Amino acid sequence: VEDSITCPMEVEKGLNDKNENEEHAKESDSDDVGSCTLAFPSISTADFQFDLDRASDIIVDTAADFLQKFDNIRLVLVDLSEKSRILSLVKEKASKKSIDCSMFFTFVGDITQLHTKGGLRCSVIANAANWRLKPGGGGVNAAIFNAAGESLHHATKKCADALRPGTSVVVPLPSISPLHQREGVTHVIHVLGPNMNPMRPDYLKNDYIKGSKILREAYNSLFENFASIVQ
Ligand code: AR6
Repeated sequence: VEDSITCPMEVEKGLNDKNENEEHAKESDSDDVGSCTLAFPSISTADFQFDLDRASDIIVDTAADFLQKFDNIRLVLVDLSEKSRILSLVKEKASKKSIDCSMFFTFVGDITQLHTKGGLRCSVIANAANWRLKPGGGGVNAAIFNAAGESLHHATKKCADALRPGTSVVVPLPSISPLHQREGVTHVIHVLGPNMNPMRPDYLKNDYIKGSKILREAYNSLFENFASIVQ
């Protein structure tokens, strides 16, 4: 982005996440930017055990490439804890690349309660899904299916039966879903990332050449699907 700006204050002072959260929440309420905001978790880095350093490079690269193609779009990487290592890595690498921090930033919170608990409006959220697109399991998949209720399950079935690693699918969230009503989420994008956990399907046996390619494809697919919703 030609006119990209960094946020030197944040970098220098190392503002804590709470304050950063509040700043972004304010911006989000004053402008009606929620409708072009995607909140996404770090795909594959918890249950699927993908290396955090490699994942953070891929997140920052794919987000930067994507933001060069679009204006008026925001990408928000979310994780539950202030101590999240993936959030710190991404924050550090994004500031080194001088990515505009009003268009891409990290946020601490539960992705299913961003508006009500965090004051951040995001109409589209991503899910780190499993290949069958099944509710439950653990992590963010369980949280999103629980918060969205049965209607997400039905809506998902109408869109796809399964996902290949590196791909994603957009599911419009019915207005009866509590996640739609309470949080203003209109779409969930399920994403399947590469798996480095021997106990899960499509185990890549630490092949990071394949794994990194798949993670890149997963984020590109997620961002392109997001663009197709908001453009
Ligand atoms: N809000 C925000 N971020 C969250 C939340 C939440 N409620 N819950 C977890 N995270 P994971 P994966 C973060 O394990 O590695 C599932 O069982 C978490 O801290 O959910 O892609 C599926 O069914 C981490 O940074 O996804 C698959 O089988 C990120 O979300 C498998 O896990 C992703 O962690 C997918 O594994």
